[in-house]
Amino acid sequence: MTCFHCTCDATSGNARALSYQTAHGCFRTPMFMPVGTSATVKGVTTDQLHAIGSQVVLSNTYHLSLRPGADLVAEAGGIHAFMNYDGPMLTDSGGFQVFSLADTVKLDSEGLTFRSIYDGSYVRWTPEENMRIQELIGADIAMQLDQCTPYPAERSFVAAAVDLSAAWARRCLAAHARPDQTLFGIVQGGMELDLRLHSVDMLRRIEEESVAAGGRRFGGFGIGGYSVGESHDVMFETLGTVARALPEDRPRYLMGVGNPTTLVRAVREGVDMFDCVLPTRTARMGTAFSSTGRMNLRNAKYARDFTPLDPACCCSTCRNYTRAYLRHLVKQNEMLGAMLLSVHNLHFLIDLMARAREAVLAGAYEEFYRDWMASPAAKDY
Ligand code: PRF
Ligand code: ZN
Repeated sequence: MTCFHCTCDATSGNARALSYQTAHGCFRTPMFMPVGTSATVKGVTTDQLHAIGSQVVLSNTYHLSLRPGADLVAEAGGIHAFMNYDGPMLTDSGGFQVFSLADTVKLDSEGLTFRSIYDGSYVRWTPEENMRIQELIGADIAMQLDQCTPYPAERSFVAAAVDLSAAWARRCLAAHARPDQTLFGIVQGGMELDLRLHSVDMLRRIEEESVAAGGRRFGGFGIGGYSVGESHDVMFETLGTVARALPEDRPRYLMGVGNPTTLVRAVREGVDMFDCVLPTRTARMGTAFSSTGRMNLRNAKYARDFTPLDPACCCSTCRNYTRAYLRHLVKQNEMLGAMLLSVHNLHFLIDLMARAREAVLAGAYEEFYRDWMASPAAKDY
């Protein structure tokens, strides 16, 4: 498929700088993706997304398929036209949301049944139906249907989820047909290294069999099942080995991770892509990332602070508004406060990854990593 093309521009240690071509343009890694769950990055317009350097926007199959419905999104001309975002987009399969939002999920060999968070109605997904829905929504990248396990979890439970996710990977890859969309497989396996490596092996085998039968390859690989309650140190015990076991020639996407220091560490382990609700969710609670660490704008010490939010940041919020004003907005629950902080927090992570890329291109990721870990911002972890 010519429209999905990955090139490696540089490496520095295990860190990589990739360029990835999609039907809606190219994105460059390392990279952070803003989360637009319901076809909106909450409080941020698509013009603003472009202005802060957002490359790929993520949306959720779970939410969109229930409200407004995948057929309605297709009728609008697909997700890009529907939300007026013409850059690359990705939809998560919903494998994570089904298991984290719904209390009644029934698994069987064919698929899963769950109740909608909106009206309690029963919804049935097979991997084939999930692919059909993601093709209707029409993002550039679809994710396979998978089962994410919580932490801690019984080893036998995690092993079963690895097998089920692999079976679904095979069926998703076989069912996926849209030529202007690519599909990422997802690694599971909890914190058990051997199960994780088994999961990687099965994805490789599934792809080989697909190609041998004249079918498709995966466009990249999600690393799921982390950041589910374990400590950072527990995650990093296995993350690097898992990331580097994946094919070198395609992106590795650590799903649902958005803590600045975790991103800087994970890139050093060979991870390329990230997404998380953290920057926009914490913005709505009045918290800002900054070059000196997290700031709670509700704090009285900002009441008469007429300096920029983060003097080291060049985003429109920091160029145009003071801490005192932002504190006032947050304290009054004014929606503009959440909007301005969302722009800043997204810019912070997007810019952090842009600087990480520059460091990789300069062959100096280790220095970048050391500088970050020595900075006051790294302590908020
Ligand atoms: N699977 C999928 N989406 C996800 C995850 C996963 O394991 C995670 C885990 N952190 C976040 N989002 N499909
Ligand atoms: Zn800013």
